[in-house]
Amino acid sequence: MKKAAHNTIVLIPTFNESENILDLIAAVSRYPVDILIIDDNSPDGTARLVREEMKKRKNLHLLLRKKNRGRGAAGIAGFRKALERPYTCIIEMDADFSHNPDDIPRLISALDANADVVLGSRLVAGGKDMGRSLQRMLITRIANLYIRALLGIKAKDCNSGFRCFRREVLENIRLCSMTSTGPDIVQEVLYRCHKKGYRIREIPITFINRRKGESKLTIPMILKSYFRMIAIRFRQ
Ligand SMILES: Nc1nc2c(ncn2[C@@H]2O[C@H](COP(=O)(O)OP(=O)(O)OP(=O)(O)O)[C@@H](O)[C@H]2O)c(=O)[nH]1
Ligand SMILES: [Mg+2]
Repeated sequence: MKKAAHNTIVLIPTFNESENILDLIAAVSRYPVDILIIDDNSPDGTARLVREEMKKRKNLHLLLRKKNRGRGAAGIAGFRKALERPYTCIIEMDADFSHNPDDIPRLISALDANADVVLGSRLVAGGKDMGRSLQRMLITRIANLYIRALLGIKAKDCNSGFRCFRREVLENIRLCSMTSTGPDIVQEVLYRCHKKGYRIREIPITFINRRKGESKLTIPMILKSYFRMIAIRFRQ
């Protein structure tokens, strides 16, 4: 990875996001941040597009993973790569525009104000969940109740993948011992932050269902990842 140009880095895991990635890079680059795309060798050529774009943008980096595809492993690899440079603020977001790049400054301000971890939340006052099926929204809400009860996390939107961390948090939650390889990484990381007593705050966001590209999440995958919460709770 090239030298850090900014204090903040935005990590974006990708798998087959060629329809979104260049627009997202442009939208995120309106803010003074570096960007690291963690691509699992997407067959649709996402990494190729990123590599071309890197010739034009000094703030853009690529981590290409060729083995063991998975949202969880990609997320952890991204955190570890980010920690190799002196970033003080590390943000993660999805590539499908469900997370609005224009919320990035609010996440950073909330972190600076009084938090160690800031979640972009659909489930606090002012937050919204747009364009998803009733079935998916219901699963998200029920899952949140279950996760909060099981893991003892106070945050309302434990499933949010749009979040911002102080560097020290990621240095102290033993990234190398995370057990989730799939989407359950989101809750495993949050649980470790909670156990360490970090200040977790939520700010309202409007989550918009993806318009381009395909979701990688199937209902069985979602249910399996919620089942994994039990292992996260009792095997840490
Ligand atoms: N590197 C990598 N990224 C992944 C993988 N699976 C999903 N992603 C990325 O993780 C982010 C979230 O994936 P989505 O498929 O949008 O899943 P989701 O947002 O949890 O679910 P939806 O609401 O259905 O879109 C997107 O940026 C994906 O491209 C993977 O196996 N490897
Ligand atoms: Mg999505």
